[in-house]
Amino acid sequence: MTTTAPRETTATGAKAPWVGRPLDRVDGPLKVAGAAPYTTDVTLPGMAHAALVTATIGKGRVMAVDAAAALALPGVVGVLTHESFPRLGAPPQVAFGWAPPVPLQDDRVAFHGQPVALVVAETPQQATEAARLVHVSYDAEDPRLDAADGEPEPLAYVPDTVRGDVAAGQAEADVRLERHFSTPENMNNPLGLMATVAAWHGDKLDVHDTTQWPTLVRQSMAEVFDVPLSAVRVRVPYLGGGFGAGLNPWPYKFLAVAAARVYGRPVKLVLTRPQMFTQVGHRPNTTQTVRLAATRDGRLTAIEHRALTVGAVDRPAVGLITAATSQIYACPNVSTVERTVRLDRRYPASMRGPGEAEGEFALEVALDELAYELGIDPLELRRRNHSPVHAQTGVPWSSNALLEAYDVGAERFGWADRDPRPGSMRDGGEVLGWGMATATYGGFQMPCSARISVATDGTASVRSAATDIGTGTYTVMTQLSADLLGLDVAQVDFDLGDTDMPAASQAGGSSLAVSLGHAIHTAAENLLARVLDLASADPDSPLHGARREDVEAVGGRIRRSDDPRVGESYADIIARHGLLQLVGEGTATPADAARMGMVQAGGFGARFVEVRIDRLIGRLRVSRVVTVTDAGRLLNEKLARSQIIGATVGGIGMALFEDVVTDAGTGRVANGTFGDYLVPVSADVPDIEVAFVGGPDPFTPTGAKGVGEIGLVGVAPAIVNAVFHATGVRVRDLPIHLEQLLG
Ligand code: MCN
Ligand code: MOS
Repeated sequence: MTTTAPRETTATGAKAPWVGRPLDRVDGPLKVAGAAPYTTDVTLPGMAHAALVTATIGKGRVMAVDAAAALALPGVVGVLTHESFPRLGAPPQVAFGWAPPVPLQDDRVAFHGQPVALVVAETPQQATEAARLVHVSYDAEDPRLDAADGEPEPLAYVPDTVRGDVAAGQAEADVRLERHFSTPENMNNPLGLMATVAAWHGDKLDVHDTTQWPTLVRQSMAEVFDVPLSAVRVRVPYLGGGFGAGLNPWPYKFLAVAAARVYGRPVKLVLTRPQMFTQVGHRPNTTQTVRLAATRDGRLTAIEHRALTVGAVDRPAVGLITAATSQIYACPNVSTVERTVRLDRRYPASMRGPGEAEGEFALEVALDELAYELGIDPLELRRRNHSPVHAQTGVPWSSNALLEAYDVGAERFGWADRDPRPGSMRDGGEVLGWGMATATYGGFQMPCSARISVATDGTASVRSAATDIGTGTYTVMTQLSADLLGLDVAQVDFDLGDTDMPAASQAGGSSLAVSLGHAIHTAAENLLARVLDLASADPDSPLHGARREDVEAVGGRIRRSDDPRVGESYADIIARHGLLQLVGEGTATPADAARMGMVQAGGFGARFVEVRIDRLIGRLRVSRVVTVTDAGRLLNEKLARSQIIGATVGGIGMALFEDVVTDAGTGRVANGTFGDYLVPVSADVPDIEVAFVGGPDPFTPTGAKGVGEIGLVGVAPAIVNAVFHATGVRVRDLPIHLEQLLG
């Protein structure tokens, strides 16, 4: 990615001037010109097009596939069924990237919408038409679709937590409440349709794929098709969003790659919008029970949180619904229990803020209810129960500016002017509601690598097989590299999205900025060490004898920190030593939390929402949002803000609209289009006031924490709490329906 002329310039050449600045996206001009190549834009010579035939029963077996009519159509290259499809290996199972089984290996139908055949034709239109003509006969069984039909089982990676004595905590309380909540299935629905374009060159495989994690797709292809890793290249320079739908090696990817091998030509498979509801995961539905107990003065004496999520037979739900409950509030007695059922349904997966979004909905609404029971201001209730440390372990967070988030949010929102009585605040024909909620999201760092090379002219190329899913990776990593190397952003060419580059972790779990930032930091340190080795040992160098701690990289030069006049440029060092370039590689792994004596912190935040409701017609408008987040050191204020705004819109969708409707009896998605599955449009979204608090987090060298998902967390409960304040109606099942608001 070549940067355009920077808007801001480094007038002084002062250290670290780029990180934090609201630099425009370096890929912006390419994107607005329509010149950024997305996977769906890839066209290869001789390429054929594939279309899925999907199961129209909820469970059972494929008895026969009659492809005669399809094969008779002009342009049809072939039809693959479970009988003709190659037998393939199993994909690797890695945390957050769990893969469902490879498709078309047998006659089993595990859910409505599962691929049962693949049509390949010369054009996408021919493939689509032919797919319609493939007749599949089934031996159908009744699918189990309701949570009550399943056997609850624990999630291996979401342990139950217990601390203290919950029964005793309940007994000593002045006030107790038990509330039941549910959240529906939500669909990630990035605008960019997911697609795979595959080409085999002998035993070498070239894949263009919409993924948030090319390194995992590469590994999956190698294992499934039994070829060495080095034979597989996966590219994804641009991605039209993901929201978690691009984290996993979904079955359709293997279909395209296998078809390319079978027919000996490149094959492109683009999912349709309805298939985006069935092939790439979703936020699974939950039912939750929260029991709270507190003293009259609002000290929590017991918290119990039970959650049940709905997964698929071949892929359990991701869970983590209860993960935050034991960590946030300083309550001595806590129990969390999380179970999942595996039903004959579509694969669940992560969707922005997975777990926290649903779990903190229940917890934060229950806390609002407790605040009303106690007659204590909801914000004050949270302050009184604030835990300055990780409440379950007692270990300090690497950073936590939650109290500051409360203060800043309350101040900006004008919370002090709130009359707590439901229905008490009116404006003309509308009733106003003010609600708030806490938000937290876990901190993650994954192993990640990057390579930097500085050329003879002193400019740098920085590479990593990471992705920019709309987040701003291109831009922030350009800024960070410029600072670490002492260059202007215009002298840094950062590129990503190609597994020929150093292996990278996923754009997922809001971890990429932290992980890749650390990798680039390590690569830059290694490069500077190499430069110092050369210069320090060279009697002709002004840096002769200097050690790393004596020097800094500023203005394209390595110079002595105590005397900026003494130093030399990268170009001079390269030239004098007869080199072609200077190279630094770096692989960064997370710091050892135990050794550091801290818990790696994720984001913390406070959400304040105003709703306006016309109770005559049940119309609800979110009219104001103040959203305050601690995301550590911000790499780019404008992009971080944009992350929070986008996530807030997701939270509004979760509260007001989003609900995948599954046909009882068949498991069919009944509203799998943008006409039927509602998401917020511009008119549903007010101006959103975004503020950041906190400072650099010591857990990672860049000081950054994740910001991609935390913005969604807490929005839905704040809206629900505002609705109660406006109407006295307590919504515990999402989404909110307008009939509930009539009155
Ligand atoms: N950033 C920053 N300062 C920080 C941390 C991040 O300025 N301290 C900015 C950077 O621009 C960075 C972005 O925020 O590129 C996101 O960084 P991070 O929080 O590390 O998240 P990831 O790069 O891992 O991206 C994934 C994350 C997730 S998990 C989902 S889901 C999600 C999200 O980001 N999906 C998105 N944000 C999205 N934004 C868009 N436009 N589209 C999606 O699909
Ligand atoms: Mo985000 S749901 O972890 O891709």
